[in-house]
Amino acid sequence: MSNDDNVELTDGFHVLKDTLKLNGIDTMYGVVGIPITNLARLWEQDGQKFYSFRHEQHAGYAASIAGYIQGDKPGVCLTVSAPGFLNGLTALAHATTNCFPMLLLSGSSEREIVDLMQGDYEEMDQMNIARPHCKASFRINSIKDIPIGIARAIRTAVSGRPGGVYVDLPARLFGQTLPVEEAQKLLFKPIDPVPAQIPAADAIARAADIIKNAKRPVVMLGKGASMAKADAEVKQFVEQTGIPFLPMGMAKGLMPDNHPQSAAATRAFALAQCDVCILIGARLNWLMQHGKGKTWGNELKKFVQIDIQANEMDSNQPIAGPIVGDIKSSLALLNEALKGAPKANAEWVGALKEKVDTNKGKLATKMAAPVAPTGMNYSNSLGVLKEFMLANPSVNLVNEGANALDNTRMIVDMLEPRRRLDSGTWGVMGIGMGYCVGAASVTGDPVIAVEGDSAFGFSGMEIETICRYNLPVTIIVMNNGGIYKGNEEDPGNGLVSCTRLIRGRYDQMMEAFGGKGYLVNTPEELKAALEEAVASKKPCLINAMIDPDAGVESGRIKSLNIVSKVGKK
Ligand code: OXT
Ligand code: ADP
Ligand code: MG
Repeated sequence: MSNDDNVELTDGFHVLKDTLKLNGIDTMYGVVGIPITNLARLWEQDGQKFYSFRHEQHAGYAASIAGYIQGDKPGVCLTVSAPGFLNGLTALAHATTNCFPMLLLSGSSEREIVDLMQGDYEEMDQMNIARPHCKASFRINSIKDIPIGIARAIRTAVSGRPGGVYVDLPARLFGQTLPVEEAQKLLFKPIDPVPAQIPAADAIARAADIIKNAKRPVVMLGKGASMAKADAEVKQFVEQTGIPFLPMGMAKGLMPDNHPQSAAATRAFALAQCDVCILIGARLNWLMQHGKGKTWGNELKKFVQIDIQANEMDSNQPIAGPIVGDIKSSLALLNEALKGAPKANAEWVGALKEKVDTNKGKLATKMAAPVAPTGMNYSNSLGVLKEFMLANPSVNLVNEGANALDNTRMIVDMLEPRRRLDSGTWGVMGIGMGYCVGAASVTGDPVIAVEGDSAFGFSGMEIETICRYNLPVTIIVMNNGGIYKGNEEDPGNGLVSCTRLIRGRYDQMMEAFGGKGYLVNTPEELKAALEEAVASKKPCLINAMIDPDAGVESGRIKSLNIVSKVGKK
């Protein structure tokens, strides 16, 4: 294309594509339609990857988990305007809540019509609606601002505490033109978008002092530490100090679960009895009972906390040793400061070890229990996966549900960092198939998804996406026919109980799209199916029939479930 003076022109589509590429973005997840179809086409024709989903929420979840696994580069989701944007917004809010770097790019309608509310096609003030749900919300109105707008979005998403960023792309932007030469001069890549953030020396000295004087210390590893890719520094800190460690769900594998210092199997005892807890990339939020109450032995512990976000300190409890900085730099300095310090108190380490061994023994007994005539339960089925993951540690494990989530977290050991991808900070259902696509596309490694049957339903249609791209994903549906349990009696109003689901043939759904389906009733059948499915490197779904009576209401977070006492004696 050229203008009347024969000057070669480019347009918004091309400048946006070139800017994203220059910034190292090679993959987008989304759903096409007006006005972004031709952007996605151009992207594909240029040799970049576009994973086209059935619903934007799942494309957004794929982008969010891609951001988590990459750490220094956001995952990118592309949607159409209004409804497509809103579908993607849930995932953007999820990324922000979980501190994952992600961009949501959405086409939008004409500003002058939207602003006067004159009823444009898919009219919505998207930029302002997105703003409370992400770190920043931008609109790019001029082709000349595309490089700077994208640079701002990327830097915001990945620097400091990572999170979601929204970028509004009015349809007209794509058609704007500029001489090629001028456009090329505008293109740039931000320098050092994830700068090291070095903590103050006195903060390190203060924390080191608390750690040296601790009698019963524990380390709590969170998914911020996994995302920070400070694997070597974390290992050195844990092994040099000899302090027992506990991982949050997605931090499992940052230190291998079979490491002798793992206290995961005695979480309750460790938290209640410790005197110092060192939080590394983990917040004292609901998942940690806000650092108070029975879980923490009803007393204020001394907390050392490493976090990049200054106001995370004292969010729930006073922090005695705050270290504000990035985890890699902070731990490098802390490791130096603790060189030569005595190892953690042997009596405390021994007490935890004893509890760990006892609890592991108890769990092993439950896992070895014979299968009842009514079907497998969570313990005797998931032992198969435990063995499989030990032998295949480079498989990604996606996990959601209630009992399906809690039991998998408890039973299945992880040996590598950033392999366990779960419901996260919101305890959300629906991340399943999006995470499978995101993890498979970023890592190139196989994915196993352990899904409650309810959880699977939130994103189940995306098995078509998984089959279309022929991804190495094996889904295990833990089919107990319900939310938590599948045996609740009907309420007597002519309808089925609100917790019940059809204990259906999910395996046949997979077959409908050309994948392989398995129906299994015993651990032996599960083992055979799992081995064949993952080895095939093709889309597979194992419908694991679980006793409808297995599981407990709300899983491990029963205490959060409000129960009416009215009318009860
Ligand atoms: O020390 P103690 O004695 O306490 O024991 C602990 C460990 O020491 C021990 N342990 C071990 N023992 C032996 N050996 C080993 N190796 C070992 N490892 C550990 O085991 C226990 C437990 O360990 P853990 O997990 O470390 O400790 P604990 O105390 O559980 O930790 C606390 C938490 C809070 C950190 C942890 O429990 C946690 O991470 N929980 C996450 C909970 C969560 O997020 N749940 C999901 C949400 S539930 C609900 O909201 C659901 N909904 C509603 C809904 C949602 N969520 N989203 C949307 C969009 N719409 C609606 C729905 C619809 S769940 C749900 C569907 C459910 O039905 P499904 O069919 O999908 O699933 P099923 O239940 O399977 O039917
Ligand atoms: P979990 O759910 O595993 O407990 P959270 O999501 O609650 O983890 O906490 C993660 C924390 O990690 C957040 O407070 C976030 O600010 C912090 N964080 C993320 N990346 C880094 C980093 N590179 N350095 C320091 N802190 C980080
Ligand atoms: Mg269920």
